[in-house]
Amino acid sequence: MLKLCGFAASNYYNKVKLALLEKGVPFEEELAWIGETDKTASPLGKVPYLKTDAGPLSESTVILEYIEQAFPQNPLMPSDAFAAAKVRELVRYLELHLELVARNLYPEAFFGGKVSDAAKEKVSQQLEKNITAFATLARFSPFIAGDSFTLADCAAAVHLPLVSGTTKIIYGRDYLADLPVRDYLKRLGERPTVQQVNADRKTNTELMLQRARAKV
Ligand SMILES: N[C@@H](CCC(=O)N[C@@H](CS)C(=O)NCC(=O)O)C(=O)O
Repeated sequence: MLKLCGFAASNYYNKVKLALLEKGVPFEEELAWIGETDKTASPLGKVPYLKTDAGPLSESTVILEYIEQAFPQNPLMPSDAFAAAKVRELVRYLELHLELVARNLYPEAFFGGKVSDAAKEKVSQQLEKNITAFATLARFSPFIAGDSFTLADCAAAVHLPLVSGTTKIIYGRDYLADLPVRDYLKRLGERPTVQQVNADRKTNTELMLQRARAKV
């Protein structure tokens, strides 16, 4: 049985969880907070990681590709090579060019820290540029890569709300407001799989905040 390790407040964890649920692949969840991870499974101490009968795997996109290949049921990748590459391209843009850039703001947006004005200005410029580029690739028709639900939707479902939320908190404006993101996320939110991921995320985020409060 596959074991998905990490915690459900994590967007990267939820990306993999959503793919497993959509594919109908049985799995168990093993709670591992940052600092309590299995370093032999995830050498950088990041979540998620996956324990399989063949051994452990880290890095969420690598895990997605493994699941897709090992469990071909309910495919989340097009069989056409070019269409599949377009899905991977969207995942890359979402993670490298949107989420990872917005992540610089999380210390202030969510964890009571402070981000310098210079850093905020730099992130703002990068996000504006990267979102404009992303907008030329994203389809929203009705799914992010076109007419079927793919791995790119698993990534979009967890990362886009964070980019919107973070920019709203830090800059007072949702940088994704000009894209049809709200309607898209609403549509995705009608899926029982997305509802489960979001419900578990809320419960786990409460737990994470309680732990943080208990430490101070
Ligand atoms: N590239 C990694 C990113 C995962 C990641 O950053 N996870 C966060 C939680 S959302 C984490 O483990 N942070 C702790 C750290 O970076 O040390 C992946 O795709 O799995």
